[in-house]
Amino acid sequence: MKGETYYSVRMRASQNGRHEDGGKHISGGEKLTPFDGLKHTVNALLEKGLSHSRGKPDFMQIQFERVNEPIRTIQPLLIETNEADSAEKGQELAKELISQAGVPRDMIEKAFREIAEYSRVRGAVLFDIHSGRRIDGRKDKGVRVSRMDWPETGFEEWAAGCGMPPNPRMKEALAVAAKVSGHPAVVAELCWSDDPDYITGYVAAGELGYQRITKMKEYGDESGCRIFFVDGLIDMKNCIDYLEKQPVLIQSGGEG
Ligand code: WAQ
Ligand code: MG
Repeated sequence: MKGETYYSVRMRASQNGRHEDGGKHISGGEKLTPFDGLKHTVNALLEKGLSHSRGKPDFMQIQFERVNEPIRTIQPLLIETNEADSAEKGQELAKELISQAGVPRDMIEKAFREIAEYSRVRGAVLFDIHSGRRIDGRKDKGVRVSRMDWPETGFEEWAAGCGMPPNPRMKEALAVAAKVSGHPAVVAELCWSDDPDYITGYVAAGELGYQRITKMKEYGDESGCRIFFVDGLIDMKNCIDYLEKQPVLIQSGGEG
């Protein structure tokens, strides 16, 4: 795996024009593959964007580029599933978990009050746990974590080992979460989908692991959430560079 040349593949799809012209975000995806996996990867992203519960896109961009930086391998986070029978209880549990990860309670409340506003963002919001402010400065674009993947065979073995179905959505979320929690400035991540047909979300952090919560919103709701709670005293340029550019493969038994 190491030593091989990898390619970063990215897709974004929108409706009623491009994202930057005010189009509605439909789908995005980012993967990392060797050259001989490019065709399959591009096709998988095309399929993902074309058949999406948020709607039919009228703009899509898929691009690939060679990755020149050395690839880091990161271990998957421990995974746990927490049942919640209402969105309210799911979100309360999420707050509790984020607080266990080290985010002050008043900052968590502040972030939750701003979630509706953040849901327009098509990447992630970086929320400073000291000032209670959004500090990525990326407006509606947010920060898109890219250049990470979990090779299918490794993922399937891991999933079988924890008795989880090898669900591609969960694989993507686990890859994002493992990469994101690998940066020292990130204290916790909060996520749920903007897809109207998917209501499970999660809180993730290094020590806490990947804590799935089975209900974070109602079916039919198209507002998602992705907030990285960060320690704003740590160099944010370095953090954003890592999230966007550092190539990472998830691998059980990796350096962690
Ligand atoms: N980088 C930054 N933000 C992203 C990325 C990324 N690579 N991918 C998605 N987002 C943001 C963006 O704002 C989306 O609107 C939002 O997150 C939700 O993305 O069962 O499916 O891909 O364990 O819709 C989690 C639970 C599912 C999976 C999350 O998110 C499970 C999900 P979606
Ligand atoms: Mg989505």
